[in-house]
Amino acid sequence: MNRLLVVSNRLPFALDSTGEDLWTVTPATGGLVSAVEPVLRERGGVWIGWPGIAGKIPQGPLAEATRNAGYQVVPVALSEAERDEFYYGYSNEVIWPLFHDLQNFCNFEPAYWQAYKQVNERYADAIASCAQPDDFIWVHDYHLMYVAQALRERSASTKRSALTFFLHIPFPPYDIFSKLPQQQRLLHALLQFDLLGFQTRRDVRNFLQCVRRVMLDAKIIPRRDLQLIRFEKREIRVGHFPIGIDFDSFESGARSDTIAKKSQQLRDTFPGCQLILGSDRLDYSKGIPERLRAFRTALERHPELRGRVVLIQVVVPSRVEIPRYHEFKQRIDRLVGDINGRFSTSTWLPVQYHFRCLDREDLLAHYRACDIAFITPLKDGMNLVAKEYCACRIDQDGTLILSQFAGAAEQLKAGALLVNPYDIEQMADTILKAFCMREAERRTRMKRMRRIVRDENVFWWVDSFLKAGAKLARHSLGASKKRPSAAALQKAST
Ligand code: GDG
Repeated sequence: MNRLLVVSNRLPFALDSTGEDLWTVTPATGGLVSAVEPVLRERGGVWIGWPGIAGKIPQGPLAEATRNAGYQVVPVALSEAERDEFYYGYSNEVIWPLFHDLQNFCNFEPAYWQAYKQVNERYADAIASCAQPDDFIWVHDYHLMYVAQALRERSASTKRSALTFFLHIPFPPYDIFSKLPQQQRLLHALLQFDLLGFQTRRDVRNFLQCVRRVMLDAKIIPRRDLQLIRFEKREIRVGHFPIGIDFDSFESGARSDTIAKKSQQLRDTFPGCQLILGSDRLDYSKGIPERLRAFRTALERHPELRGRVVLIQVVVPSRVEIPRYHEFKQRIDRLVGDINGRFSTSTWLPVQYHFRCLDREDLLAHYRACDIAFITPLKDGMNLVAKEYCACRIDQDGTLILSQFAGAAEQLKAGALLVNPYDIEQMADTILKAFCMREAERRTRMKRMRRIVRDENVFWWVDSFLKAGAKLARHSLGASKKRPSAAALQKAST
């Protein structure tokens, strides 16, 4: 088994200074960490990433934080300016909104691209400094799309390793992608990987369409499983690998006595009500205001729901330093206030709103206790909350209302009630439909979804990706001599 070398923007925890020589270590939340951490913990390997603080990294607290991780951690340091222009800038003001089809939220500041390349080069240096020839190098997500190009320009030690990449967020269609000033340079950089993984068929289709339109020298050869691209005398494989969750750990967690007790306590707090759950990172792509508006419309149009449903909306603080996120939170606060102000009675508060991260036990208790999960991102790579909800419904009951634009819809459409998150009235009526659904139908649907979530879990995801990578490693080894020169790559990147 080759050593796994995972590279992502963030490490699975964040260091924070609380005074001179005082540090706190907070576990990171978010889909990438939830998925990749259990895999590295089980099979060991190396995780390269940024520990979340600008400037010098304190070695003592880092060693302390990683002592029992089960894998080696290699930190990458970023200065404040780099964090601002690479992380907040190009990654989160350009790529994130654009790839979620929200181009009006983009700030195409030209200086961001240089910072993006520079920081990607830093990650490439970190890889080059610790990679061994047979390592499986697996780069993750939209912050690091330039890493393979940077590596090919510099590193001798990775010559024999296959370079692979997985994009956790969606890949947009050509009409949206073509707004990106660096469209050609970015595609060129992505085509320096040997294997490119996307969440869904839709993303693969979009990516190939962009390659076809922008990279006129690339030849796409359609295949049944992994698509093949011939470019600059190399072969690149492209496939969809829908990310999963650690099903057994969620299911057995939800079965425990502690969670059973907590879940019952939660239900007892709202007697006679069906509980609807929304749980998201604070992000405009997650469709939280649209969901609140749909809930408000449901209470307006269907008075029979009043006093009979409660929406528990958990919003996990995220990227709060970015002004747009701060304004976005205020919008959510106002909507919650409006709904509760208009509809609450002396015994019923329609929206229970938590602006914090629940601990794992509370999260599982919420999944187990809630009758309906209401998950309506405007666009989402996958959405693990939807899968975690199914895994925790050990009674095989519960209804999932899911955005048709979440990657998870491709796998869960046979069981979920799919909605268009921009259609407030349709979502409102779907709440009523879920509220009225008979037990037999709920169970049939939930069983279908649980089967998929169990079978296509996170270990299945890793296996299928590694298998695809293992096949191609042999090809790349042969092909490596034919790779373009560093000078040619340099020319294409500027
Ligand atoms: C990106 C893509 C893709 C949520 N609330 C709490 C909490 N969470 C955890 C969930 C879940 C994770 O956060 C969120 O994962 P998502 O997949 O929903 O979303 P992103 O963070 O945007 O992840 C996404 C994912 O990468 C993986 O490829 O699915 O499309 O955007 O695991 O459990 N965790 C805790 N308390 C909470 O209140 N502890």
